[in-house]
Amino acid sequence: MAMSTDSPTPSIAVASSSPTPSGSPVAAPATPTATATPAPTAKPTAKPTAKPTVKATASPTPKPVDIGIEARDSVFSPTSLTVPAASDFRIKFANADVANTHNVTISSNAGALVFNGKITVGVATVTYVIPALPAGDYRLGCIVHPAMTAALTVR
Ligand SMILES: [Cu+2]
Repeated sequence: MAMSTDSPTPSIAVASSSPTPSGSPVAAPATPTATATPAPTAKPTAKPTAKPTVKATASPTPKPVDIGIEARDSVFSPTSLTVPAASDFRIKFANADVANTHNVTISSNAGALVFNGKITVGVATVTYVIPALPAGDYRLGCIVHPAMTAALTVR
């Protein structure tokens, strides 16, 4: 009997598949050496110092105060007026008497005449501008009719 010895033995081909790179190694590009950038040291502290103080300038000159008074039937109306001290003021005087002449005077309580306004004839209106007066009590009057009076308070 002949023994067949041709049982095929599988040959395992081991494929070494580690590809080896071919070619010369490429020179790596020269990396520039980073130069040290100077780090800023102390930050400038810019603190505002003192705030500018707003200085108040000269106060504007006050407008003259306007008051009004009327003469009717030889009687002043109103009979009491008040103006601020140290301020020019204006009196708008209305003469309502057709046949009478009136004006406005200002006297101190002691009787000293400090203002004597223009006399109006008949129905008319006039505005008197009176310079500032010291504080005090004054009397308004009519130069034509001493009986016409009113009180003026300056304060
Ligand atoms: Cu009068």
